[in-house]
Amino acid sequence: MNRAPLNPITAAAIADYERDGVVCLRGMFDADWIARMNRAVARIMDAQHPLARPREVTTALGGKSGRFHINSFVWSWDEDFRSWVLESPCAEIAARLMRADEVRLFYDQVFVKEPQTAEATDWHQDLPFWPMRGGDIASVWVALVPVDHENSAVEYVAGSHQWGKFYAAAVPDKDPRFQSDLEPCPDFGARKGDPQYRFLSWSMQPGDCLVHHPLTVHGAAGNFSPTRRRVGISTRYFGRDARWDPRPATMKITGDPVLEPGRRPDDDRVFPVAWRRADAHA
Ligand SMILES: O=C(O)CCC(=O)C(=O)O
Repeated sequence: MNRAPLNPITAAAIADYERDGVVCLRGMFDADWIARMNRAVARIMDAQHPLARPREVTTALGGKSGRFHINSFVWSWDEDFRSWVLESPCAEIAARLMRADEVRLFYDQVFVKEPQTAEATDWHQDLPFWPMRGGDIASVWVALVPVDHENSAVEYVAGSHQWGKFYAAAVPDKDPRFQSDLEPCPDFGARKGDPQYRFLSWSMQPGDCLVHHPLTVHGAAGNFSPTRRRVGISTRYFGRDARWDPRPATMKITGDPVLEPGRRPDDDRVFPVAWRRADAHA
């Protein structure tokens, strides 16, 4: 399993990330990682571990069809996920795109849409969900299976990380804990023809990844494939300017760190250093 990215993170990729708030990098993870993590995802989806945090949208739970499974902080209880977040190329990819000398793990999140799952991933920004502030919090969304328009490729509004917007969090199961007075994120899917927006999405192969900024607006349609599931793991890392900001209506952090608001989170137990440039000082 490769420790470093299989391909270089080019200056052009960094420029794309900074301009668009998202970039797609091809062929960064070897087949062993992909096979290992597909097995791990299959195992954890129905696991009964006390630290498991499944968020399910299924027909039994009010969904329209299929199954949309989300699970977060899996690394805190599963060895394969622990290796993934700390030993795979994810952290280095995030660091190089953020031009950071060091990144800490924020958390991992699994997104599975089974075939014929009509549930969309609502358009949203990530930062409003999180007890954090700052632009240096990159999410590395790795495709574990082929992904395209039919089976729910993630879509982005290019440049939206620079709009100065902070939209209300929106979760697929409409969890009332995230309710706030913030402006709701519009349904950008309905604005596809509007020339003022540039939409980005990619057909992906296993081992390709998307990396996005915490304020980039993104969403995904349902999985309309009759046969192909859609599986991605999104792992978030933070660099220099991330600050602890425990606002109301934000996500609970597994491990319950005790941190001072306004400071860079430095609890090694909850947010371990995941990558440091070889010549950088601790
Ligand atoms: O995979 C999805 O449907 C959503 C992904 C996402 O919102 C994220 O990685 O931040």
